[in-house]
This record gives sequence, structure tokens and C-alpha cells, in this order.
Amino acid sequence: ADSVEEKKFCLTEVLDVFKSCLTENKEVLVDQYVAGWRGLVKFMNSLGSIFSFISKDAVSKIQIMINHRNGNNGAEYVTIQSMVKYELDNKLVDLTKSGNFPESGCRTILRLHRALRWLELFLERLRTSTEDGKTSVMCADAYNESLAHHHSWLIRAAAGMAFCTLPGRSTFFEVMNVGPPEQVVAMLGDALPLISEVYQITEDLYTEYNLLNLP
Ligand code: 1PW
Repeated sequence: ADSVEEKKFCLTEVLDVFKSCLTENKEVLVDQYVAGWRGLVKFMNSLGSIFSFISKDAVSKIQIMINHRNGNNGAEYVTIQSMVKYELDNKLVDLTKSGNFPESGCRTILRLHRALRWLELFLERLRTSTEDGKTSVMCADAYNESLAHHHSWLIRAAAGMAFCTLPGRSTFFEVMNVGPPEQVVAMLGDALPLISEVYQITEDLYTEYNLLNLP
């Protein structure tokens, strides 16, 4: 492992990566988006082995996107916007039924995009929670409001069990390794608008091209 890997985990850095996703003309950079997700996976893994089942799928989606970037057409995958255009122009996306392109960038990013909404809702609940707030409930509420709509009952059940194992608010804040609670709250207040902007831009793009229900 290199020194970056060994450095102690800090959620501020992860959220900073998401901040750097946006270009001047508000396009979303795939490398930064994927790097943000790598950080989140690291965070999830630090929450215990039951969360590694959740992060496993994120890891495989991250790998698919890295493969696209490293492939012959990697330059087409610099931003989510260029990716969407490229894959649609070249008919590289399963639009109505799955089968031909299980690893299209469009469907892969859509899965991460939906999960990002969960993260956004969860962090917003954490930010506005009181000292006696339960992280498991905040996490489950955020999930039920977003990602759960796209998951089978089996995954929903497993996710529900994972949430129950989340540590209490103060331990959870410690794992984030940002500093005292006031600092966590300030950091979240700082990072959330940017995450939400990245989410909204992707959402608008996918709406425009009618990609929100890709199989
Ligand atoms: C406490 C930190 C919270 C971070 C939230 C991010 C976690 C997102 C991963 C959820 C994955 C659950 C198990 C996998 C389910 C897949 O079937 C599903 N993938 C996602 C990312 O929702 C859909 O992908 P698929 O099966 O259509 O390829």
C-alpha cells in the first residue's frame, strides 16, 4: 500500500473530491466522481463487515467505469455528459431491456447516481440531527425515501439489517474523523450543496435523454 492508502481516513477529503467533480461549464468529471465513490467505499468498509456487502456492488460499478476510462474510447468518458452522448450515438446502451450492454457507462452511472441521492439524504439528516438522533433510523429513512425504490425485497432486507449495526451518532462522527461534532456539522453544511449540485446536474441530464429507468 502506498502512503495515500495508509493515511487515516477522513470524510472531509472524500466530500472534497465530489466538490471537484464539476467543470466550469458544469459537466461532471468521471474520474473525480469515481474517486469520490472509492472514498465512500473505504468509509463504508470501516463501518464493519456487514457494510462490505453493500460496498461490493459499488466497487464493481467503480471498476466498470475505470475500465471504460482505460479503454480505447476512454476519452469519450471524460465527463458524464460526453459519455451519454457517445454511448447513445453509438447505440451502446440497453434502453428498454437488458442483455447486450450490461456494463454500459450510462446504466452504471445511473446506479451510483441513485445511491448518491441516498448519501445526500442521509448526510443531511446527520447534519440536522440532535445528539440523541439514531444513525440507523436516519440511514433507513434516507434509504426508504430513495434507493429502496430501485431494490428488490431481498436487498432491502439485507440493507435494513446492515443499518441496524450502525454505531450511535457520536461514534459515527468519530469514524468520519473530521473533528468535534460542531466541525462535522459545519463540514457537512459546506459539502452538501456541492453533492446536491452534482446530483441535480446528473439528474437533469438523465431526464433530458430519458435515461432514468435504464434496465
Ligand atoms: C453509510 C454510507 C452510505 C453510502 C451509500 C452508498 C451505498 C450504495 C450501494 C448499495 C448497494 C446495495 C446492494 C446492491 C444492489 C444492486 O443490485 C444495485 N446497485 C446499487 C448501487 O443500487 C443495482 O445494480 P444492478 O443490480 O442493476 O447492476
